[in-house]
Amino acid sequence: MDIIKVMKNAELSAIFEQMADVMEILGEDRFRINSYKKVARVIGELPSDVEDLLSSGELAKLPGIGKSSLAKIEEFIITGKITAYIELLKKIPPTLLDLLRIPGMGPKGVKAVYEQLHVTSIAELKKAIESGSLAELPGFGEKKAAGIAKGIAFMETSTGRIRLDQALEAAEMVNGLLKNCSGDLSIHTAGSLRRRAETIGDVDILVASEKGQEIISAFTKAGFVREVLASGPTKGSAIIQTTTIPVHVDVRVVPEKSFGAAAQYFTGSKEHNVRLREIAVKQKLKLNEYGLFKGKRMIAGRTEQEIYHKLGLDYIEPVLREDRGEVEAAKNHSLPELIQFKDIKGDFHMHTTASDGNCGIAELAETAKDLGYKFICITDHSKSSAIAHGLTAKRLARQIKEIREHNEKIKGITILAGTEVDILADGSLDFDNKLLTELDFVIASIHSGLASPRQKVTIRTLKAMDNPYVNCIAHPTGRLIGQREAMDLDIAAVIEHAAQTHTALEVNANPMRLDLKDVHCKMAIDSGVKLVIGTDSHSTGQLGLIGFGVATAGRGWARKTDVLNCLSVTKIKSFVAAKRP
Ligand code: DGT
Ligand code: CA
Ligand code: CA
Ligand code: ZN
Repeated sequence: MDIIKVMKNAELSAIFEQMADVMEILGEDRFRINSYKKVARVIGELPSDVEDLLSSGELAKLPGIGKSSLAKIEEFIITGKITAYIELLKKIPPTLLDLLRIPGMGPKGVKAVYEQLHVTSIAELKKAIESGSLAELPGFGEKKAAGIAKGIAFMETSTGRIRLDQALEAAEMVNGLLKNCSGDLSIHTAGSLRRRAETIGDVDILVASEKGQEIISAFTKAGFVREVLASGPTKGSAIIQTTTIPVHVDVRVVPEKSFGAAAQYFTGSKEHNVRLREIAVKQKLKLNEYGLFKGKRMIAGRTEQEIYHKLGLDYIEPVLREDRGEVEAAKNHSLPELIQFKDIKGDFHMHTTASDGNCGIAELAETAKDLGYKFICITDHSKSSAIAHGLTAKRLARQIKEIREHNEKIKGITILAGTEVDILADGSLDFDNKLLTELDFVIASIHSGLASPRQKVTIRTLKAMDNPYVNCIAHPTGRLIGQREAMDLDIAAVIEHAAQTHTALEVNANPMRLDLKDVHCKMAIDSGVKLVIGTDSHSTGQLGLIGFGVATAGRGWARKTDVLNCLSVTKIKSFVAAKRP
């Protein structure tokens, strides 16, 4: 499955959005700005892959997509860049883009401070706030200036770590560039990104080549580079501009014969590496990023596999390399056989236009078939999620019928009728049991009162699990990475109760959530609780996010037997039946 392909819609939409913002800062024609905004919106809301729509000619027919936008989209799909976008960015100081990310600024505000106060960076804006000159600017005032100061503080206190999908976009940009500049290079993403950690500090990329200087200068001279932090014969560090945020990327060039050793070393984690080096020392060997050495003689280095084997260990998958018992398990040959994408037979969590999704049942089913799935489960919101246009009991009853009809027509995949029913404040559910009986699978989740005290959110969750029709709790802690803290949930109690009540827990695959997180997945599995991986898709493209869920479950040591997505429809039905009266 190709996560990158899936992500092109969002990436393109963000580029058009940013072009509109930059044009607004530059004071360009309002009509053109609006047309770019329109393109951004149309692409952002497309129900399927922009690349497919372009090749079928359907994209050209959409309202708002004119000849020149079409040409830009085509250029992006073919070359990975848009020349007009690069040219546009050259017209403003790159640090001005940071100002756009401050909550409460917007392109109008950026234009005002840039033109009238000559502010080009966050540091300069802070000075303008302190001196009071921002508050004096027409359209700002004390209150707005204070709000912007808060926005800056929020940005600065956030960890500086980025989301997996953002890191992956940066890695793809650099990998693509390096592949173009020199034919058949071996390129490896390393560091926390390769381990699929939940947030990423910086992106590490390794290249096997003898032409270090050439590769590093191609990297540091690339159009997307905003700032070069270091540049040497084998290593370059730079801040690159992705479609959403600036990202720190390290590129290292190593000789082919050390490629495995370097991949091992730079994949980390640091804690895992320390354990490995201890084992090497005990065997009177030396392990570093160049290889495994006995005296001066290199005994392994070309591949990671040979390094692990020469140390007397089974090969350890990158997602496990956190020093959480994997080294011992590799020694005893008791590592789990981790779940992989190919084991996934379906997806349990997705929304249609009936609630807040932007595609229909049939489109989701067809895309799922392309992914090789045997089933999907439609889980629109319930009525209490009013902003998400949640379904009333009557509308859900109608949707169940509709799903049964689609099942008659669409071959090769089973569409399960489900719901993402709200857990109300007292732990009861938004639908009564009579209606839930009609469904194939029920996921329940909390969407309100997340800041309530520990006792309250925990009891609310436990009570929902007591309902014999609830098969899974979705995004159990409710966190949004970098935006909203998890609920203060007693996770051990939730896991224990899930085991007792035969309720699965979701690993929400959206990179904003990854909820349950890796260590909680491991706790759940150790207690015999089954996991459900759900993409929580609101468009067909998002079905591709499943890879993040598989990786997070894998970081929790999940085997395919721990995850309901790997079961046949018949086995899923028995799982559900086992809890019902
Ligand atoms: P991040 O970037 O904070 O998300 O985490 P990593 O794991 O990508 O860390 P990073 O970028 O600082 O370094 C990449 C890898 O290089 C790291 O996972 C292990 C290795 N490494 C870095 N510094 C050390 C060190 O001092 N000792 C050892 N053994 N390995 C190190
Ligand atoms: Ca890193
Ligand atoms: Ca690094
Ligand atoms: Zn959902």
